[in-house]
Amino acid sequence: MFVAHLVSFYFSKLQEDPTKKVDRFLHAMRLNDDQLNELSARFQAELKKGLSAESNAAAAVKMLPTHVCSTPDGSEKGQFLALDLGGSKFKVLQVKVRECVGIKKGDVEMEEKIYPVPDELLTGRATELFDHVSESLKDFMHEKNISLEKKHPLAFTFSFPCDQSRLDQGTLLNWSKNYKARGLQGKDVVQALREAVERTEGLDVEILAMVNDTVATMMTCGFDDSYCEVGIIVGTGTNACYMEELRHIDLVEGDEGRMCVNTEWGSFGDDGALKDFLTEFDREVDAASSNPGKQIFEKMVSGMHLGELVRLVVLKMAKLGKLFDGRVSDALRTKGKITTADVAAMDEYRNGLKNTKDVLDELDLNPSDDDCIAVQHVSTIVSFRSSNLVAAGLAAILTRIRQNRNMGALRITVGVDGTVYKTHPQYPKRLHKVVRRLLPECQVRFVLSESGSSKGAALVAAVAQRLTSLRRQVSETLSLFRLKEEQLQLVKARMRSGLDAGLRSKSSSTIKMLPSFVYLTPDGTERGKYLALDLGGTNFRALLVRFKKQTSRLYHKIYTIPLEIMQGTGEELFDHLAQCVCDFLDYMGLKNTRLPAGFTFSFPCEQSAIDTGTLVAWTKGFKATDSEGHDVVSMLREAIKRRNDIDLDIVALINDTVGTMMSCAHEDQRCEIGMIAGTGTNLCYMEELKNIEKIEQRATKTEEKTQKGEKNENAGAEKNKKDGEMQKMCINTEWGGLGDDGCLDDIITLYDTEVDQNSINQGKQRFEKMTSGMYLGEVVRQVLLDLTRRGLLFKGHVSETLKTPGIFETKYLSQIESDRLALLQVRSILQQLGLHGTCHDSIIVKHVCLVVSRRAAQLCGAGMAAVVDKIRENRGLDHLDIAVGVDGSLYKLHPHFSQVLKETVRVMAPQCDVTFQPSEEGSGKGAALIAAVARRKRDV
Ligand code: 0WK
Ligand code: 0WK
Ligand code: BGC
Ligand code: BGC
Repeated sequence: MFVAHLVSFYFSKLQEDPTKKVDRFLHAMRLNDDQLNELSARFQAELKKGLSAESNAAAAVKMLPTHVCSTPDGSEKGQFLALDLGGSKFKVLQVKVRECVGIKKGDVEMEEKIYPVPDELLTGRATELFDHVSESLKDFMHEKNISLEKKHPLAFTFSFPCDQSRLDQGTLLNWSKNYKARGLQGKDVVQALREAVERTEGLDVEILAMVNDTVATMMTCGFDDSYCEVGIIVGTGTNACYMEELRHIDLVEGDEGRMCVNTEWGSFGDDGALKDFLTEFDREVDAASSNPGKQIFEKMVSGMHLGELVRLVVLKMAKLGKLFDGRVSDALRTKGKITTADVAAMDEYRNGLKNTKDVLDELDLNPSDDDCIAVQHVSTIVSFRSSNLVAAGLAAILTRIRQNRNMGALRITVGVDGTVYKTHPQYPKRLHKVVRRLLPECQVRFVLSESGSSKGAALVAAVAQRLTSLRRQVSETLSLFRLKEEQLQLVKARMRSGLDAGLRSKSSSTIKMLPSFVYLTPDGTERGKYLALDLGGTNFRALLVRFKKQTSRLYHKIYTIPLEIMQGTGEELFDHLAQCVCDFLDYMGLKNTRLPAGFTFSFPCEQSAIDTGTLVAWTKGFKATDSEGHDVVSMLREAIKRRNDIDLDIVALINDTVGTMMSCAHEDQRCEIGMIAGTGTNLCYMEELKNIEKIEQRATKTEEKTQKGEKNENAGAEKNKKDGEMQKMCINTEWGGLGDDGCLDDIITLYDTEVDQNSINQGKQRFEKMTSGMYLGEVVRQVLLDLTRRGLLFKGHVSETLKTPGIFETKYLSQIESDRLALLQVRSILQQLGLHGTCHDSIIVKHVCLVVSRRAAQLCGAGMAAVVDKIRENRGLDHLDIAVGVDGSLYKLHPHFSQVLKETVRVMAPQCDVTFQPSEEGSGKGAALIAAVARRKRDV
């Protein structure tokens, strides 16, 4: 009896379960959870590496931004053609999303046709491959009676690694799977398809979006399940994508919201990260592949290689006599003789063994039952490893998403496609099981993309279409501000004729060309202490200027002008100014000194002498009553008298442009133009006296008066003219009024009209309202308001903030347009303003600011070009070299204004060399200089 037991034991030992032998032989492929967790941890590190700008270039897992920023949100609709290239089947489809009658509300209707891709095209020239694609598209449209007349929107699923900067652009990084067409790597795939479509007679489509098949799969499954934020393919190739936080994607600007990242996990291990997991069979598959060293992970997982892996294992075991008694057939030695479909069949639960026999018979191996069991087990182990590896990769992605969102538990859906997952009966179950075992805290649902990825691609195209139309509508709106050179030439010409007309007589031009009675620029002989008062756009400054030999010292104090004073009575305003002057003199300990003063008054004043001027009209935010038509020097003198505690000798009234010119002329004799680009805008320049006809006319009239024995106001002027030393006089152009006669109506936009309508001086200062700091913010706000009302911004939500006049101060333009400011900061500025929008909204707001400020600078450049060319012609010069003293918060603080202004002048006045001298101490010194000259003249 004992002997009988001993014999049967050894027999059974001899009759070992064939799977055991395979388990031992393939132990390296049988991965336990520790190994899978180790793999998952390594892959998590790869994800980080690929996302970071520093390490992306060296990263094996490329983490490609897809520019798909949201999963389906139910608003997608439209009719699209779709191409699905790169999987095992090339498909052409028509996809109708929530579009047509007769389909269940909210659903998608699809028609498709599969077209073969001949092998020679896979390795031929890419142009031929894409010609085949576009010919197939044309054939499909024929067959489905889709008119070729119309330009059809098209979605393109292209299942290869592409570096995309937009949805409708993508540079092919490298081919994979069995594609190796020449001439496309490093090129824009969408452009290649566009060119093929152009080469195809009578075909016209608009390629709206190109997506990777993982992305399209995620979107397809996301259509019905809003938790779907991951897409994986286990097919010919393998890959995964997921919704990553935008702030983690260094290669894409923007920090808020999410973007889908195409991981291209197929290349995990290309940098050796998996070398301790690779078996000799993996190395053999890689060595024999068309891209050795590449797509290492894919070669361990995907359908293109599973069959080969099994063949090589079986071949090796046969050679080692572990199978088929060591018999090896030519078929078994032949690459590709065992397909992944064979592996799936062999691994089938019910018929696996029979299928295995069929496969091995097919290979002329005449297998024993044990051989079949063993080979089936090889298939199981190879397939199991594939699903385990995918599970480990997926676990890494889901862990990252959970951590990104600081969630203890994560509920998420994974959209899946690919023949291995679809046709390999055991695969889905194994994958799901391992993922749930590795991530017990995650509630993971797997959704198979029944109808392929084109539904998803069409959804992405629908979003792209909406974004494209949004961008088109926004850019159409912004194009109203983009002035062509010929338009600027027109502005220059109109400015010129305004200058000329303004010199002729008072009434004919909206450019008032106000004589300043400043004849000379300083000659450095100025001495003594002077008070300069500077009422500008944003505040009032009192300055004490002391001129010594070559040097000048300044002390100043700034006082704000409350709105109620700006728009109160003239008396209150000048009392406020007198109060400030008193405070300053007290502060300087000069309360009892009667200082000579220069008064910079930055508003249009009709002057008949240096120390008097009638306010023509308030501008900017001022509207004090009982002032227009009054002599502002008298008003100040009366205010000072009303105080009866200080006394001033106001010897000069000047415009801030004149003061600025003088300040800079003190440093640079070539300075004969003064320009302000601040709250308001204006320019003065030295004009030939002989051209200032209205002065001439006035002089003649005076002469007539004298002959009739009446008092001669212009005595001073005539005396100087007679002295022959004064050929020029500084003219305050008040160019802000250009366009008040409608001459700019062809470039004035509806937004400018809104700003003018809401201003306190409607119909006035039209040029100023398109170029100066007081208004640019309002122009921007009007544009934002309109874009929001049209649903193109802030999701169409018109907030109270946006409706609030003056809320968008021009300083915000300067901040938002600063190159150093990332979108993040733009968004926080908007948030401070109570404008809560997406990153995309921030981009649009920044664009609006850019075009509005650029137009302002260009218009000022065109105006300046008119002035310098006039001066050049005045002097009969072919070339003029001149300097401009410039001041104002817009010129000084805006990041681009001054550059665009200079560039525009350079282009539009090529015969002039114009140097811009920013005025250091503002116009105050200029006022003091003019006061010095005026007093010297008065007292000689
Ligand atoms: C079907 C999708 C297609 C994708 C393919 C992948 O529609 O976009 O490329 O699955 O699976 P494969 O056909 O390579 O097995
Ligand atoms: C500083 C000058 C002042 C002028 C002002 C304009 O000293 O005369 O009015 O610049 O700039 P804003 O303050 O309007 O930006
Ligand atoms: C490609 C991926 C693609 C995957 C599945 C890989 O070879 O690199 O872009 O998503 O196959 O088709
Ligand atoms: C005024 C000018 C002034 C300019 C810059 C305009 O509104 O009319 O006189 O020079 O602003 O401050």
